[in-house]
Amino acid sequence: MTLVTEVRLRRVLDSRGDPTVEAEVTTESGGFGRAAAPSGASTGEYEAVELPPEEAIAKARERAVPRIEGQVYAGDQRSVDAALRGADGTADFSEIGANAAVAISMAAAKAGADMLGAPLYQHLGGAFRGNEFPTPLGNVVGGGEHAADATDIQEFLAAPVGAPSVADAVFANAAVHGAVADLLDERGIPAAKGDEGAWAPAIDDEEALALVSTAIERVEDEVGFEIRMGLDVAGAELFDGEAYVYSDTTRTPAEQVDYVAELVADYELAYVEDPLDEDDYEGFAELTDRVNDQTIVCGDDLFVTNTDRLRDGIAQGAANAILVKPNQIGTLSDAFDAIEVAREHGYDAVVSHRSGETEDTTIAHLAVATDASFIKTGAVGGERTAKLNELIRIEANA
Ligand code: 2PG
Ligand code: MG
Repeated sequence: MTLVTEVRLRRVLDSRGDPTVEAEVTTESGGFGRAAAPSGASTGEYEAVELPPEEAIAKARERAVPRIEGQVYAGDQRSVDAALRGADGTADFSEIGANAAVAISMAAAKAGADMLGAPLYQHLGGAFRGNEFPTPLGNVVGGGEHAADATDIQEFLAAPVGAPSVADAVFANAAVHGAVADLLDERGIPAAKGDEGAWAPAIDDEEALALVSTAIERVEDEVGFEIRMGLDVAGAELFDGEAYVYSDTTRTPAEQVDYVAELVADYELAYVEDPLDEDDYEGFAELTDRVNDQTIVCGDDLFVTNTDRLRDGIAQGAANAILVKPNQIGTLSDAFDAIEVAREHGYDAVVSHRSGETEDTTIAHLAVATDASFIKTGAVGGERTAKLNELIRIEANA
C-alpha cells in the first residue's frame, strides 16, 4: 500500500475571476493528482462552509495536511476523507473550509487513480460499474443569481434525452445554445452571458420558455432525436419567507406549486430543480406527488448533497432526484454516499458543477463512476467544456 507523501495547496483563479483552492497530492510511488474547488453563487443555507481561500489553505495546512502526509494510503479514498473529517471536527467543515477539503479529496482520488494507472472513473466506480452514461443538461438561458437584469428563473436547460451518445448530447446542447443566440439576434434582443455561459437577455420567464422551446424544436429537427427542456428555478432565491417574489408578480407557496405543475405540463419539462424553498419539504412532496410520473423533481439547496437531509426528503416523498455537488458536502466519499442512498430509494442522481468553476474534470468522472442519470455542467465556455469534453473522451475510451 502506498502512502500519500505530500499535499500542496495554493490559490488559483476560478471562472468568475475569484480565487479558489487548488490541491496537489503526491504518493510514495510517484502518483500525482491535482484538483480545484468550485464555488456557488446561489448557495444553499445548509451547505458545508466555504472559507476565504487563504484562510482555508492556512487552516488545512495546519490541521489536515499533517493527518494525511505519511499517514493515509493513497488508493483508500475513505481514509483520506475520514482524515479530512477528523481534522476538521465539525459537521459542516467550518474549521478548515469545505473548499480546502473538497480540493484535497478530489486531488487524492486523482493521485490514487494515477498510482493504479486507471482512469479516475474506474478508480471511483470499481470494476463493476454499469455502462450507462449520464445525459448532460445544458444551461442555455439564465438569470437569477447568475446574471443581473435577466430572467427570474435561474436556469433554462436543454435535456437531450433521446441522444444516442454523450457526444451527440453535448453537441446538441451547444446547438441549442447557438439556436438561442440566432433567435435573440432575429428578434433584436441583445444578450450577454451569465456565470455559466448561458445567455442572459432582459426578457421575462414566459418569453424565455417560448424562446428555448423554439430553439429546441429547431435543433430537434436537425439532429433527429428528442430534446426536452428543464429548469432550475432556484426557488430559495425567490422566496422571501412568505411568498415567491418574481419581477412581475408574487406567488404564495400553494400558487408556486400550481405554477410549476403547470409549467411541467405546458412545456413537457423533463427536469425541474429546486421548484420551492430549501425548507419546504411539504411543498416539494406535494409537487412531486402531482408530477412524479411526468418529470424529474430535483433537490439542490433542499438536500445539499447531505444524506441526512436526503433521508428526510425520502421519508416525506419530497422530490425524486438529488443534485450532487461534492463541494456542498466537502468530500467525494460523502458525495458518493448521497448517490448510494438516492439509488437505494429510487431517486435519480444528477451530478453538478457550480456557477464558479475551474478546468477541473472530477465531476465528469464521478457521474460516470456512479452511473448518475444526468450531469449538469453547462453547454459552452472553457470551464464547462473541460467537463463535457472529458465525458466525450471517457465515452470514446470506455
Ligand atoms: C445551481 C448551481 C449550478 P450555484 O443552483 O444548481 O448551476 O448554481 O453554483 O450558483 O449554486
Ligand atoms: Mg440549483
